[in-house]
Amino acid sequence: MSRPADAATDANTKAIPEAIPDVPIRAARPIRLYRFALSGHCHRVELMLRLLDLPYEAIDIDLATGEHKQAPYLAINPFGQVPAIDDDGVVLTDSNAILVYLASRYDTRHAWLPRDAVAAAHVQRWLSVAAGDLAFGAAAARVAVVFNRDVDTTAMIERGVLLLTRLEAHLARAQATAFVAAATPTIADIALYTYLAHAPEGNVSLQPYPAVRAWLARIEALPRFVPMASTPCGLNAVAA
Ligand SMILES: N[C@@H](CCC(=O)N[C@@H](CS)C(=O)NCC(=O)O)C(=O)O
Repeated sequence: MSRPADAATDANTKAIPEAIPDVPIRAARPIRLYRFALSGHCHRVELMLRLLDLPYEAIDIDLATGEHKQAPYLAINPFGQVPAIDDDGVVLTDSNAILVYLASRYDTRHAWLPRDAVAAAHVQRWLSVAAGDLAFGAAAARVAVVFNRDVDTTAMIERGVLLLTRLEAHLARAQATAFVAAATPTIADIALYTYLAHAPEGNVSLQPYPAVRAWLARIEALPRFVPMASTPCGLNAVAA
């Protein structure tokens, strides 16, 4: 059925607001962060909250007693995983999704998550690496060691080494930027940082990767940087 001509004209000429209203640049009240202190997924969110200087309240979920699989927490995250946030009623799960939200909502410069199509794709590429090769490689090897799990970590360590070798080549190439996806830090750096910085706890050495170590140091030098507590295990136990 065709639309009457004047209705079509109305729809096409509807006034476009001159300016899109600004979202608040500050959280209305402290953002609730559901976390576990030794979780790198949680740390990347906490680090982002700090870097953006956002007020937050940490609520510890005890993975050791299975609190994350009980009804009150499952109502927040049906996947039974930390982290999650509650920002004035906006409940979000998945660390990388939370990074996207925090950057999109609170970084009015759009530096942490660029809006340019190519720049955004570069960031997403590394978010995918963080959720794939990093999570199932160096991060998984660390979890096995930190929590004393009886699993064979050989394939996890190999995957971690392969990722570090590729990241080293990426950061050391002639046209490399100071951060993985841009000249300034983005959420891609934050998504990758924690589990790579703590890779030695899972018996993945950082020694052969000077460009990676220099990049980790650049993140650690950012204003308001906060580290995750280190665990004296794996290669760190030898050094202790
Ligand atoms: N894709 C999720 C993964 C989160 C995740 O694996 N969290 C771990 C702690 S590091 C967890 O809650 N594990 C408990 C479980 O999976 O049962 C994210 O990025 O937030």
